[in-house]
Amino acid sequence: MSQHKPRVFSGVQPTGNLHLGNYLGAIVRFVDLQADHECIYCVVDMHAITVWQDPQELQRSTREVTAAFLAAGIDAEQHIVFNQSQVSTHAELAWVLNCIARIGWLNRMTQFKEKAGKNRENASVGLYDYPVLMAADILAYHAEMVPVGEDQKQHLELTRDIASKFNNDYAERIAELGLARTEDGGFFPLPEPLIKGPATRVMSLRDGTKKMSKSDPSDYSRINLSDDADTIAKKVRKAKTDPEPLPESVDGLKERPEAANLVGIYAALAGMSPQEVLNDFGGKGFAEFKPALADLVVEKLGPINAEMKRLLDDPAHIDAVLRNGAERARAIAAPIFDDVKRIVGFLS
Ligand code: AQP
Repeated sequence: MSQHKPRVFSGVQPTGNLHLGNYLGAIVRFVDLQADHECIYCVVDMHAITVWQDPQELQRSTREVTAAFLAAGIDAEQHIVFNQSQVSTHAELAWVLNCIARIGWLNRMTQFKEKAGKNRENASVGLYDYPVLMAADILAYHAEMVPVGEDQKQHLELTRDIASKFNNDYAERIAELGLARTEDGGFFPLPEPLIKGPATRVMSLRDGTKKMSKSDPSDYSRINLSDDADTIAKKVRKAKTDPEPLPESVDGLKERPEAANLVGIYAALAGMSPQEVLNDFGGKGFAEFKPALADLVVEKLGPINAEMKRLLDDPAHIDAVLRNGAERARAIAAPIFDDVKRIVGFLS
């Protein structure tokens, strides 16, 4: 008898500058989960346009994220890889969930506050509603697990709140129609965040207290998956550090965010613990550590970078992968949304 494989959903925005944080915090974990999960990985282009995107650049970035998935080892035949806008259920379910989510809940979302900044009145409605679309992405597939970086934890909690409220509001109706899918009679399972792994929060190379991010105006703040070996070496060389040598134990990294970040990156890429890295480099200065780190980054990202380039030379193939994934994603999401429509009371 085949064993139940938990369903995993996650997404990456095609907003350019895919970086080491996205790679270690998300893509590497996506690859690892394939062995014993049913995985659905989405290039979330509808999320991307919550802030202005040049249309041609959006197309390029959508293919680039797809190429990164494939180059890193995601198997688009065994699992599903597609871009969000090709499956209309995401938008349709988001509307229903908009009517479940409360304004007070969205007002607490820190990512909106950070991204809208001081000019809140001028932010798009989509940016404000982003977490509801994210809930729809996950719930449309009855996904049970969602691998994300630390920054997405609050959005995941909101998804669980929305799912719970839907299950409660429609509890009688769900029972009446015989559509309970969870042990306690709910329709939507409450998805579990998977915020584990060696690098759930990779920090900026210019400021160890800020996360590495695509939208940081300084390219020196991040290592992009598209950077060549020379650029990587230069960025690591210029990374902000302090004058002290590396400590002998992880306790010594506590007040040293930049040092902790570089040791964390080394550990994640080498498959070691930070303490093991310090066993090798404790007492040594950055003049010795940085070249070793740069070599390791180049060794790990080089083959992915080369494979991405090869894949991007054949955009028709990438588009075909996405179309095929979208068809299979639709086949899962459409019947779930048909049930949602019956539960809510939409005639069809
Ligand atoms: N610095 C990071 N460390 C670890 N994980 C990270 N992720 C993002 N930055 C880091 C994780 O990558 C996945 C995809 O992220 P996304 O592109 O969908 O959204 P994001 O978090 O908005 O990415 P950025 O780079 O931070 O973009 P901007 O600059 O636009 O805010 C997610 O699982 C995320 O947790």
